[in-house]
Amino acid sequence: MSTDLFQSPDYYNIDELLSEEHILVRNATREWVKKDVSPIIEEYAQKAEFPKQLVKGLAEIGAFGPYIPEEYGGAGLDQISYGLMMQEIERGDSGVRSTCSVQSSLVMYPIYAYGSEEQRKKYLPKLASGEYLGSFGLTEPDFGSNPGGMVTNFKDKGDHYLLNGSKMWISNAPFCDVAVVWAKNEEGRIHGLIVERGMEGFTTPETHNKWSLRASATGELVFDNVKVPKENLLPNKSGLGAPLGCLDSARYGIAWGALGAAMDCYDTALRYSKERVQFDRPIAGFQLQQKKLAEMITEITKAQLLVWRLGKLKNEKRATSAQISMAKRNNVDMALKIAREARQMLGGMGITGEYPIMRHMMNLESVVTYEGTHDIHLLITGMDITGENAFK
Ligand code: TGC
Ligand code: FAD
Repeated sequence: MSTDLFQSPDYYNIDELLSEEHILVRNATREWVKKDVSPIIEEYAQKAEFPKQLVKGLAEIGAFGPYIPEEYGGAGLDQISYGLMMQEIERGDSGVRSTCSVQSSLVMYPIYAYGSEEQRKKYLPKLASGEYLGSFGLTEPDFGSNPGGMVTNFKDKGDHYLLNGSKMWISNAPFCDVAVVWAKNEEGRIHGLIVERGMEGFTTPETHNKWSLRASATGELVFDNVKVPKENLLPNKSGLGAPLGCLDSARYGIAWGALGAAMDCYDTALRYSKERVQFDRPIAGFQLQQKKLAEMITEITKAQLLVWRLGKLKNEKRATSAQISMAKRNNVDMALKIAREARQMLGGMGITGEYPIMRHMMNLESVVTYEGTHDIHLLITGMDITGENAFK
């Protein structure tokens, strides 16, 4: 891959809305991505392998649990710093950001928010330091958009629970040390359980042949009469609202992350269009190419303002699930459209690994599907504004 020359677009001087700490966190993450992610990511995406050597650096920059309190090993940052970190990491690659989203919002957050003090002390520092990597098991082969129908279940056996079932499409599954797994008890109530690698009957086969998120490992979580100690049940929240509450936090991070991918595609296309000469002039001088670039920077600017405002609301604990859902849908859709247009602007070069655009485009096809599909998020907004449930 050629040198990372990324320059962040800031058409509306949005940096002026950020604090000194936000800018410090953002710039430190950006520098780390340029130094450690950009030089290797194309190779790892091509060979469909998660670059495990990044784990230490991700932990050091605070990307595992950015908003988890420092007493549990987190970085203790606010929601805008968390968002800016996700933006910069996904500017590098959506798969690397995925690992951070899962670790922070889908594993550390439920242990922090729904776990006992013993569980927090036992798992959070190890997850923050990268000693443990986690995964989050909600989706099943027959229950994706409708997780409430899950069939994975556990039975009370006196001194332990017996867990059976399987989860599919699970990020980080093939190498996770711990998994936060959502399953029904004998009354059909959903609970979270912490399952550890090494428990008998627990396996994590890898899903191969993905054309998307190739630098992130995906797999299954299979439970065949797994004995889970009773102290591994998350005691402080149950019901479908518990896993959905984790998704709020991850979807918020994705809204920022997709913006990073869009910024990288725009920046690459802008630079290329100034350098590429056809018909004796840079293609940046042609009206059709300018239309694409003008529309891209407009959409990026709108998306920047959307997540900044959402971050303010989230800091004040006033952001609703429906507001987060809108930002996830809008920004991922925006990024995917920009990636497709930017790729065309590079002509044949756009399909090669010399430039990051095609990789971003393929990655975003997963991002638009996971954490609630684009259409599911449309229905969430529809229900919020009309009061009518169109899911069922
Ligand atoms: P519904 O009856 O609407 O709700 C059940 C209960 O949950 C509450 N609730 C929420 N709570 C917190 N946050 C949210 N976002 C919430 N949305 C709903 C709700 O108030 C209710 O509470 P209670 O107390 O009344 O019981 O549920 P439903 O069965 O009709 O489903 C609603 C629907 C479709 C919106 C929901 O299930 C959904 O969001 N489906 C999409 C599934 C999804 O997003 N899966 C993601 C899997 S994880 C993943 O993809 C990780 S990708 C890896 C990476 O990030 O890199
Ligand atoms: P389905 O639910 O079968 O949907 C198929 C189509 O039907 C979609 O277009 C959908 O929008 C549409 N549809 C469904 N219901 C309705 C409706 N009521 N009205 C209108 N249209 C509807 N899950 C985890 O639990 N943990 C993870 O770590 C994780 N990581 C993932 C990583 C990757 C790379 C991918 C691709 C997925 C991951 N997922 C994970 C799963 C992801 O959340 C699901 O794929 C997603 O929620 C959609 O579920 P599904 O694939 O079963 O699609």
